[in-house]
Amino acid sequence: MADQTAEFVVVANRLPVDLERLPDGTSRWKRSPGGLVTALEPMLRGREGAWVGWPGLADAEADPFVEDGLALHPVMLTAQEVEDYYEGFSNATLWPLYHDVVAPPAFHRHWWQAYVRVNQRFAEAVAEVASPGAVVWIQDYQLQLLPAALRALRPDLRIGFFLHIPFPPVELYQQLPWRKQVVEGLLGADLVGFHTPGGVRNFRWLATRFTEATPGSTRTEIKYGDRTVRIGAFPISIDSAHLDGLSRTDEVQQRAQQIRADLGNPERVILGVDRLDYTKGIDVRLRAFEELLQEGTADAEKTVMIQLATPSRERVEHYQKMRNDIEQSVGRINGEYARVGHPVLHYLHQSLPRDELAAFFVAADVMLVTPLRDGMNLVAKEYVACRGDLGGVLVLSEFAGAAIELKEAVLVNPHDTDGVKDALQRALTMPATESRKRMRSLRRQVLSHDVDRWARSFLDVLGLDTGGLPPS
Ligand code: GDG
Repeated sequence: MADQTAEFVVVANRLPVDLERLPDGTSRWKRSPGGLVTALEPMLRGREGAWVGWPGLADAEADPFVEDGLALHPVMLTAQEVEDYYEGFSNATLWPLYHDVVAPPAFHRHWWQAYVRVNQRFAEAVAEVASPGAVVWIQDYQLQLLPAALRALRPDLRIGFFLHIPFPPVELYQQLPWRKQVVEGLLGADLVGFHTPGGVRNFRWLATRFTEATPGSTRTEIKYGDRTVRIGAFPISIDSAHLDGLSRTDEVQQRAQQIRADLGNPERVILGVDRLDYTKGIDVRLRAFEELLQEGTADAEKTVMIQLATPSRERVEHYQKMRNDIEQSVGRINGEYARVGHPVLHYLHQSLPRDELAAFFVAADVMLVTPLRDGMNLVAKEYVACRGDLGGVLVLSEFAGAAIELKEAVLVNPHDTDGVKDALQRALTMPATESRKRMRSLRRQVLSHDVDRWARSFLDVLGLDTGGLPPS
């Protein structure tokens, strides 16, 4: 079937499977299930769908293949392209630029050239895979030139694009030397989706400022040449029902109790869960916790914090520096406030299995989510989905897209250390009547707006018949 074309094609930088090199030089496939594939798989399998992406291994070769009814089409990258297109332009230029320049973006022409070349390669791969008139859904910032490149090859396709990270305001975006080309790339789509209305506004303003585009008849349309490009906010979510069910299993409940027992059954457990990324504000929450301990507002005998930090982008320079800074803070805080056998701060630089993660969510009294800027932040929604007992308090940055929907969280400005301290203290001492009420309302939102609903709402506007929206 991999030789046939598909009527629905998902394109992302990564395939939902990884190609791994074995010690003997051969390679094998390994599944890497993420939220996106879980949401899209039923729709892909149901209509002979295909997924186009890089399998995560440089300087390798791989043929298309079919797994469980889903055609997988690898796009291969050289080690140099991984360095320039992926680690360079995607993660050291666009990532910091789109996250409010919380770290300085680097602009290098050879990175840009690799980005253009790789986007063109993706366009050629998709053009071969898509059947006449097919629907193509492109994901995220690594592939912003793809909509226009693909349209040039295949004007018959219906093309959607979704950006998983914030779209920045013009004052920041205009730093990009290739700003016009990137916006023109996105305007190749029929529908461009963002997490928030703010992203939609920024894009509409930029498109009309840096290209020939003009405002459409409504705020969700842009006129570009003889076409109308639709734009809109589609806040992504999680597989809420699955996580809710998983968190209620005996295994996860018992494991959560075990985690608390291993911590010495403290009165309060504070949790942070993030990819180790400088946008996530891990330093912000460590500082707030440290100052509360310093002032004696939090008691090291009764309160324990856990920070789970999944390894990420370890070859990019900013990430190496940030990791050193965070690990130094962890050492300093424990040096000052721990007792032998009783660290006050537990730090794991590891990726944990999904059910183990759910157990940590169940075990935590306070979930601290303090990004300086975040497209959505799924961890905040996952915590809520895991709290069927209505326990726990979510402290959430106003700068996460999730703050728009999760209004009953304790919202904080991560740039305001005193504000984060107050919010943490408030969460640690919140009466159960208030915290349960808040959690009930948060759960209503998260359980009724899941990732399936997100995908359907986008694809319905794009014109793929998904069988209608589920009732909310
Ligand atoms: C980008 C945008 C947007 C984390 N540690 C472990 C683990 N995780 C999982 C979490 C969650 C996912 O990784 C992280 O998602 P986030 O949304 O929090 O953040 P990004 O990775 O930055 O994602 C973001 C998202 O795209 C979707 O559009 O929300 O704003 O930046 O699902 O649970 N999973 C496992 N072990 C870990 O140790 N199994």
